[in-house]
Amino acid sequence: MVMFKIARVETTPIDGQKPGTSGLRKKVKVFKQPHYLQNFVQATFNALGADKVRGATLVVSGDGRYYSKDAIQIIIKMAAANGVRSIWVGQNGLLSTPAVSAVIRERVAADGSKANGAFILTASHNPGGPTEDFGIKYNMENGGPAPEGITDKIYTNTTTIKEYLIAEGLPDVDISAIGLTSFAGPEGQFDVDVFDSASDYVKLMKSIFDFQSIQKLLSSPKFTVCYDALHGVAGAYAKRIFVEELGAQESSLINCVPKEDFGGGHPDPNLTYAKELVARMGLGKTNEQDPPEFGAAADGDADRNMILGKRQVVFFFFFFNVDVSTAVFTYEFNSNFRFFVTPSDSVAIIAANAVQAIPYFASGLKGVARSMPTSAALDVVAKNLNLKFFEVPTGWKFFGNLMDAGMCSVCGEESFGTGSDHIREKDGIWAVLAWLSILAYKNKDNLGGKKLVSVEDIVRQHWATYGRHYYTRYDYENVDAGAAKELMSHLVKLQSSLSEVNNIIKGIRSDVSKVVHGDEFEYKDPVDGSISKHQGIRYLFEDGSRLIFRLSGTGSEGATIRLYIEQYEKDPSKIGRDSQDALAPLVEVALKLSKMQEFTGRSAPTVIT
Ligand code: VG1
Ligand code: CO
Repeated sequence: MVMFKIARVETTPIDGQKPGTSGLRKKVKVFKQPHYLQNFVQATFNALGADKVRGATLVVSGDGRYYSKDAIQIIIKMAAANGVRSIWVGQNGLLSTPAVSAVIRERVAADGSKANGAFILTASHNPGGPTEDFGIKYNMENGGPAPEGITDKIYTNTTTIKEYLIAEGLPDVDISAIGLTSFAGPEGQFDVDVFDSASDYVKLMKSIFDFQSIQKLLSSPKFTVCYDALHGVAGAYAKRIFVEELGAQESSLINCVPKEDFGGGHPDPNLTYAKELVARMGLGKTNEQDPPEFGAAADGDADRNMILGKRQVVFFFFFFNVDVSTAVFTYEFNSNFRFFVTPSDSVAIIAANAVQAIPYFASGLKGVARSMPTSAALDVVAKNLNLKFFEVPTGWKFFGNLMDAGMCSVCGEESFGTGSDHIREKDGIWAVLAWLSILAYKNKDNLGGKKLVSVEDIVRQHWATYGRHYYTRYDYENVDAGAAKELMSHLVKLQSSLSEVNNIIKGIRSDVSKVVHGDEFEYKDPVDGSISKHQGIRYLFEDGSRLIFRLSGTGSEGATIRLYIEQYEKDPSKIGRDSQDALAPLVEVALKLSKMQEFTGRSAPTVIT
């Protein structure tokens, strides 16, 4: 057995190591600075405390982005020196964020041991590569992201750190081969266990969903799918689940080989960045093939999802007035565009159908929750089905306590995150399986029929039952940080006089309802009583519309302003509008009220979702 020694390395604090919405994310060149990663990892060990670290089993893996392999070797050596007993690594260092959560909660090693926590190496939807982003976050024993109490402690530790511990004489471990390697340290044995990235996760999915019914749906020649992993780690699971377990064609998978730089793209599953999927869904017949019935994409670490359906054929009728006589021409236009499910609708629809369509929920939902900026579509379902409901700040870490306390089964965020209490992270593939389950359920007696119940049918039916929440988000990325702060304080100041706000709004548009409440969102965790302040500026309107402004906590450069716009429509004759059209008056109010262009110099957002 190879022996190692413990070295103490002197270091000094490095600025800016405050974890954001989901861990510490910086450019790779920042992470590669001497001691940068090491300081953060030691600060984490110190925040956890020796009693939690000594003898522990920790998972270390991530979305496979550039610098992950080096980071894994560094963390292995530091863990060994800090008295960790075993490190578990997904083969090639790959584990999706939801799979890490599943591994912490479910995996049992040959010797009966379980994991106590994890370092997840990802910057999620941010691009990867030598000039792009890297990230790291710590997850706890429940499989969820460290709560603010711990991340604050980690940050404080980074500002006072003087030394870190690292193993000397411990060679790099081959993480490409499955197997256990043991080393001898001054205080005993240290193991590195490299295991299959997918099997624990696949097993968990099979225990939640009725794979047979999904298989049946997928075997119908009428039901075709396309899954785009955007070169992220979802690719390591997609083939196993969709092809091998569920029988989808291999050609259904695109960009499903994980790449260190995500093929040079943004691994962000939205209509802007998932170009290839959108093109496939929107094309007419290609190679004698219809566009798929169902499309989905994931982000870099596979915790996000985008759900698309095939758009039904639309008939346009053009009316021409020709002098006195009126000639009517009907013109059929086959617009086979994709049908986009907003993430806010997605979580509401999953919640509304979960009990019938997903065996895991057969005995009922314990409650549902959404992040504050997510639309109120879920609220309406909760009210109708008499379910406990919670509104938490942005970031998955806030759902964990509710789930641990048995108060919440299904939850979601507008940012393409959907999940449940099967783990403590959002889960991109779970969301796809949830949608396939709903489709399988709605079509169970219909597979031989003429026409399947489509994604679009399900969404329109939902709107008809519960009303529709028109929703859009405008992102202004990489804005000057000072300007972003000024805009935010301008919006807070305005809230001191709502009558003035309403006067301004009247001057902008007369067809917009009136603001009845303005505040900065504050959350008191109902389980542990902890309070999180400054979680976004809210303007709530009389008719249920909302304008919300937040600064992103996941960017690595400058500031990103997010503007969330929502309007509720109950009138069945008005639920079929184009969402950007329906929201245009509110958008105009939001931009003028916030003086967006004045403060940021931007006449348009970087991304609209
Ligand atoms: C964004 C989203 C938030 C999500 C977070 C992490 O945060 O808005 O809803 O939880 O990303 O998602 P922010 O602070 O930039 O708005 V992931 O998939 O990037 O880990
Ligand atoms: Co992600």
